Amino acid sequence: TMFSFFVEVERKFLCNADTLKKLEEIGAVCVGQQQIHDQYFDTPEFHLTLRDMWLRKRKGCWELKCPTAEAQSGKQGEAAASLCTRYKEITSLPEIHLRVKEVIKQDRESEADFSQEDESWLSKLDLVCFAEFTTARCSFTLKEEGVQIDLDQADFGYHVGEIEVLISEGGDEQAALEKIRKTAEKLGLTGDQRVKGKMDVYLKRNHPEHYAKLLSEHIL
Ligand code: V4E
Repeated sequence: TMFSFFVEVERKFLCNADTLKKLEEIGAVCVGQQQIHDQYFDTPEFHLTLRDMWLRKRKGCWELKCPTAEAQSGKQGEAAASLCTRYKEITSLPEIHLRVKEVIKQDRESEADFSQEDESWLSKLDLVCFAEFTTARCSFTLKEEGVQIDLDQADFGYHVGEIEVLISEGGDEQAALEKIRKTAEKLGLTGDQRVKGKMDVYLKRNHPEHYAKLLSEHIL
């Protein structure tokens, strides 16, 4: 592709009353708090999410999270690594258009003019908002490790933490996994089961049929 992007490697964890204290103890520095309003889009048939592609509008910008080549080929490695997810984060709108069109492959795509600034591409591709929520996020960094830790509180009542490392395309994924593993250890995270993300909880409540399908396809 002619565009470059980042890969976000992350591990989710359950927050509890001790999480903040623990973050302080390990030297994590709060780098900001924000309200994040997300709107997720897909076709009514869920073409994108059934391919593990997550198109969203956040702070007025479009973002597409999609699987990396390794994730698609099912490569996983050791158990600790399987607690982590890795997704490409695409923020270039032309690149997002290309990838979304490629997946949806609709006949009418040839008629569409995607160079427009307006949002007619959404209706041309029949994309509708299927999830919308706001998250209160506190972000922390572990400077020496290049790790960011986010504590998220979604407005529908779900609390979740994330340890994340951004690498550039083709960057050192093993090093990222190692940083996440070390951070998890410092935080005393012992559980070895995957923690649900905000979207899991949201879809389970609001789109139970689609949620069940994503589970059965091993996307969630
Ligand atoms: C990739 C993905 C979804 C899109 C939302 O991603 P997530 O990291 O959960 O949200 P958020 O708000 O923390 O985004 P950030 O600010 O970090 O970019 S929804 C479901 N997925 C797939 C997925 C998965 N299969 N397993 C886990 C643990 N997470 C996400």
